[in-house]
Amino acid sequence: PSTQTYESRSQTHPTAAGRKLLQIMAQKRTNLCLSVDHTDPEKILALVRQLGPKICLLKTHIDIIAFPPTTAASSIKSFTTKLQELSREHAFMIFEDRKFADIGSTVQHQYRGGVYEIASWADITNAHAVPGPGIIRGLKEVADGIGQPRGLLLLAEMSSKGNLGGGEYQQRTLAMARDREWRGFVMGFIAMKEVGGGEEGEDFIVMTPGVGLQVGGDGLGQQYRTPEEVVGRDGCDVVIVGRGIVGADDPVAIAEVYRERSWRAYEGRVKKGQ
Ligand code: UP6
Repeated sequence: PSTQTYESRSQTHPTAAGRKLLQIMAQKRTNLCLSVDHTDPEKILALVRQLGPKICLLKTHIDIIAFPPTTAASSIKSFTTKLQELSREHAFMIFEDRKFADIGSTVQHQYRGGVYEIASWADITNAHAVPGPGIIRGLKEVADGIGQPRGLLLLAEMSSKGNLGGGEYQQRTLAMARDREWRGFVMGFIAMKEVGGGEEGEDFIVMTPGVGLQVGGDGLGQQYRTPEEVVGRDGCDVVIVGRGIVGADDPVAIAEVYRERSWRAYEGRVKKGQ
């Protein structure tokens, strides 16, 4: 898949969420996902209004946001409704980076219910493969009841130093993802390089955090690589950037640098395959 264009993959991707995402990427010429890691809901909405045109995907951590406590439930709902409105206005999708990691029955409640009702507003979410296939089956049952395209990413490897992913863990995660039972639901991976699985009818979208304009780290294990390394050399599809943009003095200007460099790296990669 890595040498095919996003446009051609958007026609054939086995998941509805994947087709929609790849189409947005091709149309807006962006493979940038903003990880809007801020705890103030108003600040998040202001950033999303500014950066919406540059991104294909907005990544949230809904459980780090400090909602006004007295009206928490209604302020969460109004926040996620606003995010959905912005996603339609600017044509990006929403990815709640929940990293589910429990048995199927528990993750069903976490995905559907609680105060966040993630399944109702997030197009995409993710899960660890540690619990085994029941976690995917549980999440899929909830997704099937939503009536909107919903996609799942499995974490095959993490960006942080010393993480236990990659290698054999990644191979076993790939094997779990390939089960035909969830071909229309598991759309790809969080991983640091292409994962494989390009058999007939398969096409896993690889999304990669730990991206900076220079190689580096954050002192808490995060490791940064450049868009050229991640997309051009290692065959990843979507570049996920948090503090590199959110913490910048001029987020719009910096987001454009990330978008440009990530898009060029993709174009170079596709050209190499021709
Ligand atoms: N994230 C990683 N590494 C992973 C998986 N997820 O960094 O392996 C998430 C973090 C954060 C974002 O939870 O939201 O991606 C990266 O943020 P940063 O660009 O500010 O480092």
